[in-house]
Amino acid sequence: MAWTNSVGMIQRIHTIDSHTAGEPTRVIVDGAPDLGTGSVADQLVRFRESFDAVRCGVVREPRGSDVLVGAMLCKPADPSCDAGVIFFNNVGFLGMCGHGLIGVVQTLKELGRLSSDSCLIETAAGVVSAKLNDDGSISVDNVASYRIAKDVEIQVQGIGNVVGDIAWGGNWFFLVKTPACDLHLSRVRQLQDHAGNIRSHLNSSGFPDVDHVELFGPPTKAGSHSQNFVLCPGLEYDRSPCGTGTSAKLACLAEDGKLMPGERWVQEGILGTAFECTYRWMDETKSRIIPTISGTAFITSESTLRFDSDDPFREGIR
Ligand code: PYC
Repeated sequence: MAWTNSVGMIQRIHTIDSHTAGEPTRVIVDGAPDLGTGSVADQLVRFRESFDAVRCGVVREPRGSDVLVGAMLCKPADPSCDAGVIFFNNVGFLGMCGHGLIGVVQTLKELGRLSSDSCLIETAAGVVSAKLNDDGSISVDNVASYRIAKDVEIQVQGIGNVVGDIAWGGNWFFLVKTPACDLHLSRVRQLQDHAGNIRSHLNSSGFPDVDHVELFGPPTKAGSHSQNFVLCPGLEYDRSPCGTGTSAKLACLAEDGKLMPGERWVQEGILGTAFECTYRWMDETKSRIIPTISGTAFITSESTLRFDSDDPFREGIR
């Protein structure tokens, strides 16, 4: 369906919402604008240029919230793929999204659109594979992940000396090593401010593409290896341990020789929910890893969003 501005018109978009380890995903399953053909990366550019109002209307208030990650199903260019997906949020688009991919696969399963217990999905950051496990969890083999800078030191006003690594896990992350932070749900506002200050400083000092900041603390549960707090691009924080952030973490651990291929890593998020992970080297150069991230998603709603051309907030509250 085309997205029109005709007066007196109501357009409808059908969505399925889920959460993965607490972090919500809203999948557009019907009524989305036609983005034409080409790779998912090309379709994302068309989405951004011509239909940004749809992104805003679907995920922003009053139909959504700043926490929501949107996912639009689209045609994959790669013929081996079962589906294509474009991820977006309240401020823009995401190359890949780990918790979101788990939510998308759970949604495709619910819709009966998977022909077996494994599938290939084309994202703007590359093709990822997913597998439905017997216990209801879903494992995602993410895009190749790697670190580009180790022990980057910056002076942040109000914090002081901050040291961290910069790594790609499908999105760009600054993984803070020091100073240590007290990660507790009761402190999320302070953590958002703290991570936000770090990001602002990084962005203005030569790293404009780093839009996620990841803080770490000791695990709170037996069997976990670490807890994180992830600031997302739009100032909201990830309720899950963040699939792409955990992939970036695994890339750092692998390069430092602190985690071996096939060795299990359990990453807790700020809610205490966890992703179980392993990795393999992408090739013999051992410069990039393929992370496997496992988590569970639950469907929370099936809805028809209505966009009335007379509604002043048809395109969300900006
Ligand atoms: O799970 O990769 C992720 C993610 C990115 C932003 C929110 N969640």
